[in-house]
Amino acid sequence: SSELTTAEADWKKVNYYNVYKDIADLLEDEDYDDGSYGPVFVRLAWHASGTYSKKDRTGGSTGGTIRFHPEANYGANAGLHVARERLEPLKKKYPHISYADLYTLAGVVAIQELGGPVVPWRPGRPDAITAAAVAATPDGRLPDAAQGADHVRDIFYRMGFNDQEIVALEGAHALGRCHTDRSGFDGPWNASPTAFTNFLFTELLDNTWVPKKWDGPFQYVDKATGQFMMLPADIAFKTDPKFRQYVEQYAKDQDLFFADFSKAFVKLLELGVQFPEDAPVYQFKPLE
Ligand code: DDH
Repeated sequence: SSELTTAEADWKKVNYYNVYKDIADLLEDEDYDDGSYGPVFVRLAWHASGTYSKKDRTGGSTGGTIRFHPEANYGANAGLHVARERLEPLKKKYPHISYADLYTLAGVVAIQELGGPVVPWRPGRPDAITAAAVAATPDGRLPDAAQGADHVRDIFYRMGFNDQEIVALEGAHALGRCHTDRSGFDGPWNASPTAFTNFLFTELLDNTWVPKKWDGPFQYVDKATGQFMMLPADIAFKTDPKFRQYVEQYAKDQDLFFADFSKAFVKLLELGVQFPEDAPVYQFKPLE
């Protein structure tokens, strides 16, 4: 109902080019992780959106519900308060932007500014302004890293993705790292975690992945150096023949990966969203 959501026309009052620039200015910080908030912004955009179920059309980025308890505190979302807090000053500066738009746009800015493809983006997602305004999206809708291909398919088919799109999306693991105090897993997937590349696929194929010897959750490290990691769910992309055919294509052809990733990421960020009819599609130019 209207009192529980932001005013419908508010999205028109925002200059999204300025928001893009201001998000880009928040990316770099030499004291944080590998020097960029980009990876955790991408993860926030994905977790805000990836709760969608096409069966009952619940979940997705609409409402900006990831900022409310209980969703904010689901295990899968551990650590994402870091991204939300980093973005909060922009909500103050641009009060008419919805959180749902801000969080998804932050993912787009991060991908583009870290060297990835242009990702067309539309504004106009309404926010729930209180937690009570929305039925909480149930826990367990995001993938469990300890599981394999069947589980990954269950999760992404529920959102309406096919195998090719799933593989393309997984390529986001070129970015960032696992944190023992968030997911329990440890380490980056490759040596350039602040650059958007097709390295998830090249690393998957080029390395021998062996179980990490430690007390933490079961995961893999590369046999040669032990510096890079794969989740059990990532390894499924190498062992499952249908997933693997796309892994091989994307490892060989970064342009193909970029084009397919962009399309799949747009779809992810728009799952279940009913945009205003007059909402334009922005194709922001990466900054110099
Ligand atoms: Fe992911 N991801 N993800 N992921 N993800 C983690 C980090 C990041 C899974 C598990 C984890 C996608 C798919 C999957 C990013 C983007 C995307 C971490 C570590 C786990 C665990 C969190 C931490 O400890 O900080 C699993 C399982 C899947 C799966 O598909 C089976 C997708 C589709 C995306 C996307 O963006 C399209 C990014 C970026 C990170 C790095 C975050 C950071 O802070 O760095």
